[in-house]
Amino acid sequence: MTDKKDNRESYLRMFKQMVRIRAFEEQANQLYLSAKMPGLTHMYVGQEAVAVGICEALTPNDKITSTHRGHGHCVAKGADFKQMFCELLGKEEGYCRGKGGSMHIADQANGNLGANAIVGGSAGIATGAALSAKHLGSNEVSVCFFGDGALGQGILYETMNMAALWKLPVIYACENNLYGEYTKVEEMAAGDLMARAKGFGIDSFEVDGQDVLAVNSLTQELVDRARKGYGPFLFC
Ligand SMILES: Cc1ncc(C[n+]2csc(CCOP(=O)(O)OP(=O)(O)O)c2C)c(N)n1
Ligand SMILES: [Mg+2]
Repeated sequence: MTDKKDNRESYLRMFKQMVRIRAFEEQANQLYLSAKMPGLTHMYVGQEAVAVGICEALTPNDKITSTHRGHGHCVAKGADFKQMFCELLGKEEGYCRGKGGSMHIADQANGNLGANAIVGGSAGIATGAALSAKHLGSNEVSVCFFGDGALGQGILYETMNMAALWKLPVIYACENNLYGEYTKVEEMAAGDLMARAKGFGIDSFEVDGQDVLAVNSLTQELVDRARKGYGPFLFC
């Protein structure tokens, strides 16, 4: 009985968060198209189920690192719309006092260590956060969001190697939307994507990023295992 009620609340929260991300992005796009927003922005529309399914399985203390397409991760981890919009518009009230903009929003209070304009750049930060959690015994997990475009970046493999050797509580979450800018994934990433993690002895899983419940239940399972010291993991 309690379980069913808890599930209903969780399903409703995930639905609301996905709708909130879509609403945020539609407004952000309007600001961008009407040239009110300085700089560039990348929409998270269509990927909502990934950020929401993952963040629903995390506590506020668990950490995430994000990408150049980071508004969805930020909202899913609990950020406040007003501070986000202020950041996009370069206002002092923004998360980074308006100095970062769309691709540099960080929300430390909710465990979001920041968006990152460097493709693959956040792998080092997420792995470092997991190393810190392990040393401090905080029981926190970190999730590294990255796109398929980062599959050719060296830092991903350097950090996976360390994470596997030191059994760090980090989950590498590849948001494979089949393109890195205008290039198809098969034209930029050789071989089997999952085999990359297997080479380091890291368990890897494939999940449908359009299915919020599937993403959530896989993340819950991996977070639980990572907290018990069985990390790292990768999913695509
Ligand atoms: C190290 C680095 N190289 C190149 C770029 C330019 N760049 C910005 S976004 C992007 C494509 C990223 O593709 P992907 O990781 O699949 O993310 P998506 O845009 O598909 O969400 C590239 C190459 C960059 N920001 N950083
Ligand atoms: Mg991509």
